[in-house]
Amino acid sequence: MASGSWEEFFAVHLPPTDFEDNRSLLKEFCERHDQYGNKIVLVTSGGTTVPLEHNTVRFVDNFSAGTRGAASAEYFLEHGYAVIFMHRQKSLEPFTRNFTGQKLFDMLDLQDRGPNTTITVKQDSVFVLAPVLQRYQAAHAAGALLHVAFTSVSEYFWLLRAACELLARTGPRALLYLAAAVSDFYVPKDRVPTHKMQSASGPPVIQLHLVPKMLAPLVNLWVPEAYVVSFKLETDENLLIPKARAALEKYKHKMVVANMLQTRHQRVILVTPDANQEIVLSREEVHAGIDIEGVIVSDIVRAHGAHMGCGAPPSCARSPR
Ligand code: 9Z3
Repeated sequence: MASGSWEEFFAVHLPPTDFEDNRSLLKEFCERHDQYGNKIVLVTSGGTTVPLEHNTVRFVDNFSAGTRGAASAEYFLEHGYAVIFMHRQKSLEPFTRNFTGQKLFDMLDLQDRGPNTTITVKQDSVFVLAPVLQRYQAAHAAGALLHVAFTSVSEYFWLLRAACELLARTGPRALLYLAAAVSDFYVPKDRVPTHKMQSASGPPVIQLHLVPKMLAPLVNLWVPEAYVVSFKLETDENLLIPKARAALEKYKHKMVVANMLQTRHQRVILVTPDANQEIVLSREEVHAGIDIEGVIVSDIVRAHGAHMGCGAPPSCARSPR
């Protein structure tokens, strides 16, 4: 089924209920950092859902946990960026991503003394927790990290457009790092039933439609001066570079980070008009817990610095946050 236009998509799909609240937060954040001439990065992270009912019980989802986006947000903060972390509700977040599941509880000791009970961090865990907690507290004290959350693909697009339009004023200091796994398919609003589908009605036939490509208006209209990095995910290696290069030629943005589902946390290729630059972590680096995002972000920060006409970021910012 052919995709409609992006204008049609926004005309048909109403903004999410918390849209104005999020828009105000984004506006305040962008204006505050613009005052100081800070660089601002929009990091999108996690997967979008495709609701199958308006009162949503079931939805189509994808694999993304938000590992890439959450880790990258931390590295952008280290490079002095103000970070808008636009993420799937309940996906991984910067800093806390390091202590998921039972990891945090395993670091704690409980001294049960009735009303004087205390909880302490185990001595051998202090060295693990303290540096992360320090960076978390520094980012929040500086007001350098804003979280906004989406769930469905239409919530994602509403937030994306709002963030881009507000970042237009940031000019070339804005960087877009579009790492979210956004569904290519959806069920248009008028084809989605209001209530939970009933098994008594027999097996449902669900036809997915193509989502309009938002990268075109994003690059040309919403945030034309920004340094835009998109991501391309494939499972067939033969398609990876040709499709990344085709996207770059079609949308004329600055870079595509190409990655394979199976190896995405050890290997990526930064595809720009002039080159393919492969980044690979060695087995030792993976075992040592090195994040590939640290390398990706350093390279992108350097390229963004050149785009701004300043060879040595992050000293481009005129004032500390
Ligand atoms: C990516 O390719 C990201 O690197 C991953 C990160 C989603 C693979 P995780 O969240 O995974 O760390 O588990 N993101 C973009 C994927 C995508 O949907 N790209 C579209 C495409 O390939 C175009 S924007 O067609």
